[in-house]
Amino acid sequence: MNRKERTKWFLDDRFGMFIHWGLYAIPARGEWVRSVEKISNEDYEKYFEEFNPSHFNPKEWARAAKAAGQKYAVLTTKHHDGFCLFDSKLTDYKATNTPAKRDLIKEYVEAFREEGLKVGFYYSIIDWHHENYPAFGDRNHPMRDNENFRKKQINFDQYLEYMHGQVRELLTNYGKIDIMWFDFSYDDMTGEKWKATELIQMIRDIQPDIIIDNRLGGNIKSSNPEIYAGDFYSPEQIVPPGGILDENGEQVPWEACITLNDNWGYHSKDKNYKSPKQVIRTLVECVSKNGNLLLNVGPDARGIIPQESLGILQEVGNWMQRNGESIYRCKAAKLPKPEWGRYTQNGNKLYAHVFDRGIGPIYFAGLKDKIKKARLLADGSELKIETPWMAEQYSDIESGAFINLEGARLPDENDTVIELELVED
Ligand code: H79
Repeated sequence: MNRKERTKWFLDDRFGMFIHWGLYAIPARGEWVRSVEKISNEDYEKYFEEFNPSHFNPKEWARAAKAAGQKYAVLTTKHHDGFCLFDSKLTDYKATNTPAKRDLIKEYVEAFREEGLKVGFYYSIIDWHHENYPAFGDRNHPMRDNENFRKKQINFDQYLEYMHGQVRELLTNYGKIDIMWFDFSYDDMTGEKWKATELIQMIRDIQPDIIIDNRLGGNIKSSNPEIYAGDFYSPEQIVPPGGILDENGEQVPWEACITLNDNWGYHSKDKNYKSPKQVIRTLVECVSKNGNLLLNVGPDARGIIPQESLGILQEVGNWMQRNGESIYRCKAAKLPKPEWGRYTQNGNKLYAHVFDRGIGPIYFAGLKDKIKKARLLADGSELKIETPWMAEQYSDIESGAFINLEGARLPDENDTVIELELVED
């Protein structure tokens, strides 16, 4: 399979759930707590000893994802802190040795599969727990400026063996896995520093259809990308203004990963949540630029997704239930961004996402005589194409079309979708 074939389902599905969960849920100050507060292995150990997620029920996570309209999920099997949610034979630093006493990845995979969702693994190639990962002088390591680590010798090849071995375990022991999400390369820690070619060959050997992000390094936008450059681009906390094109001007699959508040891992004080409307419009914006949205939740130490996050997911789900056809299997339209919102398109169905009601009829540049039928997507009710009174005096009626939306307010303030069935050309 080539990249185009591998990523077909991914581009059709458009919307996934990112889950950041690990020991850092206990201090509850975000997943970077070890680095930000320069916490030693010894001081972080107490979280390992007390990790006991009594309310861990991945079936509930999967139901929440499905109800939100998400089609796949990606869970942190190991974050930068090095703690493994899976039963790795290569370390003792894993969930099975905490009071949780079980392989949490296994339960995740089973639960999400059962709901019909595709399953992905996030795996941090950075590791602040492994003794052979660079510590002193590293950009991010909790011990980066600790003098006791200045002279410490490491054997990075041994770390690579560990890292490759864990990837092998993850892709061997849990059946078919749909996404491998590595995080991340920096400075000279990139590409072959990770023995990336070898790693990719091993991965493709075990899971030929899996899709892989672009964070092992390389240049996915090159016309001749490295074998490890990945299947999709992974912009973080940003929707790329113009989508992502390669050097030949061809679309590169991409997925924006975005938090609901300001942290990936659970943070008890961070209540800076986006609104459901922002999330819906961000999803639409991604699709309008040929991208996906991977929306994050950070379950707490007991395994519960924050109430605020669940509330947002639910409202997004309500909208998706009525308007999902304007997202799944859709892509950018060959029309400029309209004044009132965004377009997405699937074949001869053009979806007008009206964000801004304005006043009077909605104007569709260039679509005169191109629209066979217009409907409100949410209920299927027809909308008439009409040239407004005296419109010829002050607007373009030669090539533009107009639809009058009744009422002063949008039927759906989150995003009112008008389905335009185009005449075949
Ligand atoms: O797993 C999530 C993040 O933890 C990880 N990638 C996503 C998917 C990530 N690693 N690095 N970064 C994101 C960017 C680094 C941000 C930082 Fe900071 C700025 C690290 C230190 C300063 C943000 C603010 C995190 C801690 C303080």
